[in-house]
Amino acid sequence: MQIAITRQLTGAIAMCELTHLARTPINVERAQAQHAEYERALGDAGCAVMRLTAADTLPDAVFVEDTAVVLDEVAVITRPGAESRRLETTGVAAALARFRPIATIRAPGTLDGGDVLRIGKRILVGASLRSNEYGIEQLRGFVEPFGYTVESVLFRGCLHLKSAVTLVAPDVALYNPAWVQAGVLGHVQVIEVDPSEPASANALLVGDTIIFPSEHAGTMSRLASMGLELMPVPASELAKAEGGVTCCCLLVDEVV
Ligand code: CIR
Repeated sequence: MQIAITRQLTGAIAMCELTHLARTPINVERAQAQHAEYERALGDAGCAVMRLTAADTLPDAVFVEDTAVVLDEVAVITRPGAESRRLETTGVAAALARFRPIATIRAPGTLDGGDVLRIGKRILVGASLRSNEYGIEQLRGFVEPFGYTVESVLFRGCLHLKSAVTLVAPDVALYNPAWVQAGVLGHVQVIEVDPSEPASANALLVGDTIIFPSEHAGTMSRLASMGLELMPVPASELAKAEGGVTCCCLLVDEVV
């Protein structure tokens, strides 16, 4: 069984980091309800959900994806690019240590899990405001011994690489061509987002199921018309904090 590590959403989210969006009020009750639906969807998709608590001093803690890169062989604890997020890693590292050997990105390296897209044994890392060359190099050192390659990828217009592209099947990528070039993705099949929904490339693939923000109807119908299995969840409040569906969990596969 796959474990999905999530983290409590608190009222502190009002103080979240913002890069590309202007601050608009987040309805905390609605955000918590949407987060609960998301956790339910993870359960329906076959995950055992493990929710970590979060202190009020960690506004972005719900975006647990950024704190680690979990592979079958190792969990790499990141050093998030935003200073306000660095303390988030402590609780996550403690949780992941139950399942994987741990490696840790050190200063001056920075890395956000949202920049890390794994396609089989290829790991693409967005060179972003959050993930620097030292962080990418340290990640390479940790994972190359296990047969992974690490490539630094340029993108623009959004916070993380996975805001611009994610996998919707093991060899099919959903992407926004205005933010990242298909060429960097290699030989996978590509689907473009609906141009009227630029922020809709962030999909969470759990087994054969795609957990997807219900607000992006145009891109959703593109995916559905390809016969892909969708599980829509409301994600409008987290979008105001520049979060999407991959950001709110860390998937830990059972290693057999
Ligand atoms: C931040 O700026 O760090 C948060 N407000 C949003 C992080 C979203 N995480 C992700 O896309 N992986």
